[in-house]
Amino acid sequence: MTILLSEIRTVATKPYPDQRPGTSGLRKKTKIFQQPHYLANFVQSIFAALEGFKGKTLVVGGDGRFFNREAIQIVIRMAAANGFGEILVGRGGILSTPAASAVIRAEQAFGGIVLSASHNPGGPEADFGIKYNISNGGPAPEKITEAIFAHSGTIQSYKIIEAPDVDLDRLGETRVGGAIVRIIDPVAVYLALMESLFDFPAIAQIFKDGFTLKFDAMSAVTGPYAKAIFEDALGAAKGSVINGEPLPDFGGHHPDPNLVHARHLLDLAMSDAAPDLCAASDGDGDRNLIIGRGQFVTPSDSLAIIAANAHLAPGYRSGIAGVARSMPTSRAADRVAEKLKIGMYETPTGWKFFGNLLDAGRVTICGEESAGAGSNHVREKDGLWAVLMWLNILAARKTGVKEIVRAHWAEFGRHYYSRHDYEEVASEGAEALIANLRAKLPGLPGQGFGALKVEAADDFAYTDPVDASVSEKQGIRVLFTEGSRIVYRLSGTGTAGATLRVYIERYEPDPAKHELETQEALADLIACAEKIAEISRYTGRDKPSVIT
Ligand code: G16
Repeated sequence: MTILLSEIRTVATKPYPDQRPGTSGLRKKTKIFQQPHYLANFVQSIFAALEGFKGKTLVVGGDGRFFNREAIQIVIRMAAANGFGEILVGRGGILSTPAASAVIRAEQAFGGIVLSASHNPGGPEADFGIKYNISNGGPAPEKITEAIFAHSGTIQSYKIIEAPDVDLDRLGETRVGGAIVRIIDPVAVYLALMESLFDFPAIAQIFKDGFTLKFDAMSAVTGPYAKAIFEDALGAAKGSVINGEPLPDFGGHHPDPNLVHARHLLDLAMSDAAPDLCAASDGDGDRNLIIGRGQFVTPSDSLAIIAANAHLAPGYRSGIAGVARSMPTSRAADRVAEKLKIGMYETPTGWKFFGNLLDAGRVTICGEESAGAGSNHVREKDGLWAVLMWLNILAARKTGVKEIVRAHWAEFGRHYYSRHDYEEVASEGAEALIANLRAKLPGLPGQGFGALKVEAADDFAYTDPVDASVSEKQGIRVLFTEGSRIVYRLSGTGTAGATLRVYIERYEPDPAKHELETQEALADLIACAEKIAEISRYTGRDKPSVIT
């Protein structure tokens, strides 16, 4: 074992006022994180919010973006100075978010720190982020994130060990102060977990029989995982994984697997050269994109289809206990839960809200409209898990994505669904828009907009059924008498200005009306969304910047 000579130092610092974690940890421009003591202040504030970790294990990893390695060295030295006994770090500083969750659980660690700004671009001019995960492997609940923020507002000093950098690229152990730093294979634990959940021999067989896959790792963290799983373990043709090397700037791309930033996959899937399945994951590996030959699957539909078919995978053979979705996610999964006679939970946006439900065994499968799906195998959403689940379903049902989606709509009805994002608008305007909507809420029920009539309107509040904690102001809902819905909320993950998200949904039970183009099917609701919220007046934009 290498022993690095070291000494604990207490460094004086001053609070930064902007360290309140958002939907998923603290996300800011990289330059903000590079300010003197900025990252160290936040890390010390995390430790201040925790109790009883002396001598325990901390898992550390990130998505490989610019500043990842430097940040990991700081976290290692501070964790050792603050009394952690063991620090597990993915080789090269790499751990996808779901893999970090899997390692925390497998190693029974006290918690973990994940360095990532998820699907946001990386680089000196782009974004960076950090979040803390608790011992169940999931994102810290609001009670902890608020305590972190409270400490960050009064911090006067932090503890760090003065020691040379740990070699992140060599598996093995190094002593730093009183802690052992163990560099681990970032893929091994995760791969073993996936093998325990899915029918690898059946999936390998469809690849042998000529099934074709194109998986875009978007030059982000999933490359090494995807190659090990799809190409090495399952026998997909070499080259099935593209952009498979994690790069600090993601090759200059926006590692968000949606129809804007992964447009090339949609084009491929709609072309004559379409493989059987096109898929992608994001910066830190927790999101997914699923497109079959000629068929994009919306994340909300994907959740519903996974819930209806999960029993085909060995890890879920005995059925699922319940399903949870974030409030803005379409209600397609609700129909499946109803049919299966299992629990259905509607939570605020943010994977952290699923943790209690999963821990309590109330739900097995969770998902969000923001390209997230996952299960009780970890406490994060999991991009590669979703792709494997689809592969397992395809292998078991011996049919194509398109056929599965159409059959699902025919059985349950179709939820036309779209999200319109107005990115990086002025915060004042966005906040005024929401304030105006809140003020309008009591007067909306009964109002008509063309053929649409408002049945109810509210500001979503959630009481956690497990610990009774209450989260208010989680999004404005406008429900129409014929079952359609518009939801408005401000994103909690942006790093510049504000992002208004408008979620639009219409339920269509009639299979004869399932072939409309989504924006067309929603046109009257889209116009109504503008009328109710006066989006162009408040944002200065006459159209969304991203439509998913
Ligand atoms: C994070 C959260 C998700 C959330 C998404 C979008 O995902 O973990 O739960 O749905 O952000 O949140 P918002 O609408 O507030 O921007 P990720 O993939 O960015 O970690």
